This record gives sequence, C-alpha cells and structure tokens, in this order.
Amino acid sequence: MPSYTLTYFNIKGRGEPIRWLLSYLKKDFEDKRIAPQDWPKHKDSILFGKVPVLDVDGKRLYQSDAICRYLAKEGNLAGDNSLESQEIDAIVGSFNDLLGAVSPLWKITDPKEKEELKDKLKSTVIPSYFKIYDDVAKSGYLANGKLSWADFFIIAGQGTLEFVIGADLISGYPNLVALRTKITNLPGVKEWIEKHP
Ligand SMILES: N[C@@H](CCC(=O)N[C@@H](CS)C(=O)NCC(=O)O)C(=O)O
Repeated sequence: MPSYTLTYFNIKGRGEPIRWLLSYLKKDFEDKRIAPQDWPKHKDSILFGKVPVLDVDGKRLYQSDAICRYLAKEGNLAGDNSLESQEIDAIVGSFNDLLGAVSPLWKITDPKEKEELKDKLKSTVIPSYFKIYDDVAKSGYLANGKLSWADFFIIAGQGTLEFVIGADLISGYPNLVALRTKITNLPGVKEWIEKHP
C-alpha cells in the first residue's frame, strides 16, 4: 500500500474530508498537524502556500477537493461515468461557493462586524444552500442517489461550519441530518470520529 502523509493544521476544516476518506478507504496515514507558530517556515515551501497537502509515496498533491477526488477515484466514490462525476463536482463546487461566502469571517477584526456577518450567514446564506442539499438528499445522498465523495466533503464541511458559526445549522433539514448519521457511522469514519471528537 502507498504511504500517505496529510499535512494540515490542528483543526478539522479542509483537512477533515480527506481524513474521513482515508479512514473509510482503510488507508493508513500520518496526520501531520502544523502549529500556527511553525506555519511561516512551511508556507514558502508549499506550492500555492496553502494546506492541506497529501503526500502519496513522496508525490505531493494539492487542493482539498482535488485530493478528495483523487482518493474517491481510487475507492470508486467518484461516479461511474462522466455525467455522474459532473453531478458530484457540481455539488462540491456549490459548497466551495458557500465556504467562499464564509471566509471573510477570518479577516474581519471588528467584533460587531463579525457578528453581523455570522447572523447573515446563519439566517440567509447557509439556509439557501442547505435547503437545496436537503431536497437532493431525499434520494439518500447528495449526488446520483448513491454514496460519493460529495457526501464526505459536505458532511465534514458542515461540521466545520457549525463550529465556526457557533450554532446548530442542520437540525431543520431532516434529510441532511439522516445523511450525517449515515456518513459519520460509516466504517472507518466512525472510528476516526471517536478518536478525534
Ligand atoms: N482551495 C484550497 C484552500 C486552502 C486554504 O485556504 N487553506 C488555508 C487553511 S484552510 C491555509 O492554508 N491558510 C494559510 C495561508 O493561507 O497562509 C483547498 O481547498 O485546499
């Protein structure tokens, strides 16, 4: 089996769907977590200056969605044909749009401004996406009515969103709640979460 090293920060964020996929696919990996004070000495040596990165037998892979897609292809979670893969990519792309709307939270320093953005995200922006995901998840999954890496990406990501916003975001979306239960109980994922609550 190839050797895998994931390099990220000591948070779930964009690293967590990769950790879930590696765990589900039974691929042992080193989970390297960079401390914030050590980041400047790593940043310049990393293409794009961003993590997560995944080293597979010494070859470095970049971009969390591209890394997940690569792992998914290895594990038949990337669709059975190009149309199915497109449906998965579209769902993941929409979630990246949502993360883009959330990302200004890290730059805003004024507490009042930060709370205003959090309120707007919680009351309008996030529900507009979650409503659509909930409709799609009536089929049991987020793409093609079957398990794919989109489910890992979005369920892991919604956990991070709840942490960042500091509120429950999905209890009003029963199909998403059911999907979360399903994904977080998958073999490998369940054990990973138990070890890393
Ligand atoms: N599109 C990239 C975004 C990566 C990204 O923004 N990483 C952040 C952490 S979540 C980072 O490395 N920040 C440190 C920096 O930019 O110096 C991906 O999905 O991998």
